[in-house]
Amino acid sequence: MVKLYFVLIIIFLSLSLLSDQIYGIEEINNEKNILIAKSTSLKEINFDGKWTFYTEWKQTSWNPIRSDENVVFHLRTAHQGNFIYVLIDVISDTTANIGADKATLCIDSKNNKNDFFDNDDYCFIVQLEERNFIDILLNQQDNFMIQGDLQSKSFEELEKIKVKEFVGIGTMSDKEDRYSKIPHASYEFKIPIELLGRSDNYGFYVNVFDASSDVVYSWPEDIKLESFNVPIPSLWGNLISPDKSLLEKSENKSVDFFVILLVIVLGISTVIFFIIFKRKKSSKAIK
Ligand SMILES: [Ca+2]
Ligand SMILES: [Ca+2]
Repeated sequence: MVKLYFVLIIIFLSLSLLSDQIYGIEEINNEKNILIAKSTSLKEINFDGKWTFYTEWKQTSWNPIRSDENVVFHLRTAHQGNFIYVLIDVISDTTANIGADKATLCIDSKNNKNDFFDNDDYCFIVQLEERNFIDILLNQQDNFMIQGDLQSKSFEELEKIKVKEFVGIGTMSDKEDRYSKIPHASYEFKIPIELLGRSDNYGFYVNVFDASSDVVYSWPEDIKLESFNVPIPSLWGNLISPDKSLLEKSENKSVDFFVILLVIVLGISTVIFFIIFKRKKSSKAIK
């Protein structure tokens, strides 16, 4: 009887695992999904708006985004600690329209795919810059964020917000670029996860605008826009963490906390040890 139960439990467990996997594969093959990787080398990224050195964005997921069979931009995504990192490398935009070329990255944090832009939807907009010494020194960035609200306002009516923890810089990428050495627009994003809330799947939408040709390319690819705007979240794709590592809180902080705790405990014990040692020594001296 015990054996029978054991066998039944094993069959049940393997069936549940199997059904999960089948579900996962079906979901992952869907062209409306971007799979985000967990990385360990993102702290080395130099936020200057372009490929700074050849291996800079190496440890990230890669999605080439096409229009009429040609790659128009490369999308690189990863997460580490408390941030999502994204590079939008627009090899098709070789004209530098400073302050006019831009990249927009939108996240539906609850992935509820509403027909209007609600307060769990965020768009991060980065404009092309020509950064000089002072911009770098003062860390000035030409970016802003837009958050939806519950009043179903149009995208243009919403307030442009500056978020301190959000880093977004766009410049012309050139000789160190992995995909094209011809100077072209590229945009680097660092988005605080705390702002969105942790999830293993977000609604996700990206577009790039080239001001000189007045063209918008987007992901998902089939969304056509009449003007420079953002489509409703129900048309967006998904940003998925396949191993669910995006749900895990940063480990570094807890390690740091334990290291600090250990140092404090060791420090206090050393002081106590010396006090006792000194007292014993002085009482011996009196004797
Ligand atoms: Ca860079
Ligand atoms: Ca341009």
